[in-house]
Amino acid sequence: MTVRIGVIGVGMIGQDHIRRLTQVLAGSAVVAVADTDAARARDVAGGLMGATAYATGEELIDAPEVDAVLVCSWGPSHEQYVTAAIRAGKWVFCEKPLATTEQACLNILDAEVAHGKRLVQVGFMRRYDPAYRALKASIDGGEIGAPLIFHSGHRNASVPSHYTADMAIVDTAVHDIDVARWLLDDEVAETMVVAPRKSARGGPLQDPLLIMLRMRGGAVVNIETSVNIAYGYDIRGEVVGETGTVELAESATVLVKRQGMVNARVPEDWRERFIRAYDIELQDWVDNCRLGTCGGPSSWDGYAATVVTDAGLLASKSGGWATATLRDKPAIYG
Ligand code: ISE
Repeated sequence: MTVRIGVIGVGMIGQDHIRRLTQVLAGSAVVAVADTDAARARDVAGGLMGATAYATGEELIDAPEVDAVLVCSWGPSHEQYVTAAIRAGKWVFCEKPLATTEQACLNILDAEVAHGKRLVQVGFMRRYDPAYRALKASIDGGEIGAPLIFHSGHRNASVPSHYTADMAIVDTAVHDIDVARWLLDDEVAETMVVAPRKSARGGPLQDPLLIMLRMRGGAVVNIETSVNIAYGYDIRGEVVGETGTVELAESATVLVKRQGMVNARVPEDWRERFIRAYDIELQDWVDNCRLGTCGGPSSWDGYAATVVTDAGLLASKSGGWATATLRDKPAIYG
């Protein structure tokens, strides 16, 4: 069976996922698109065999030929599309963040719980990255003893002009927050934000930032966001355990040694660094839709991450620790 997918939001990530679904992965067809920019939706549909451009996301969700929905529109619109897809009983993959406010995430949880089983997967693609998976396997295998500290470096060469101060936490560090919860298999209890000397390259942004998380079990996570680091896109991760450490290796596959120097490529951006993770993630989603099941990061993971980013925003204003309080976990999330 081919999973017939409708894509809401056909900007950069939406078009990249359409390329992936139609040219790289197996088992799906893109049959519908919608975008607030109707001309762009028509253009994208025109480049696909037999796809319809719908005027609204809701019409796309209700279209009988759509089995599953991929939400790639901007964050504040996620709640409306994800809840509509749940109401229609359709599988839905939502790019991060699940939603931009805690209340919007709670509304999604309520809708999914009322439906009675998981339908939503959230696009925290790092969980599918082979290097992060090896890191997790090492921790879970007991190779370094109990994890005590996780250093997570998140460096972007530069960010677009629409990138605002809060985005270092809600758009960038949100990945590290999700990875911390997943790697350490624990929830965040509280968070604090420290602002180092500002990089002159960051304009008005407070860049870099250090975001500390204290996990319920006591481990501490130290997230560095540097979003104007100039030299490339560099994702660092090291877990310090009781008896050893494990860290992500450099992402380059080859090292060139010449003229007394060692050189390795640093990825240009997240599309290059995580290209494989995106492929594996979306193939997993398509395979699960075909099997009639739902896996990967859940609405609960999306909700928990948003609660922590909200606390991070508070902490960045107060200078102290801010607690992250979660509601009780509904049974459908395991
Ligand atoms: C962007 O939205 C992403 O999701 C990237 O993974 C992240 O590195 C970047 O900082 C964000 O702006």
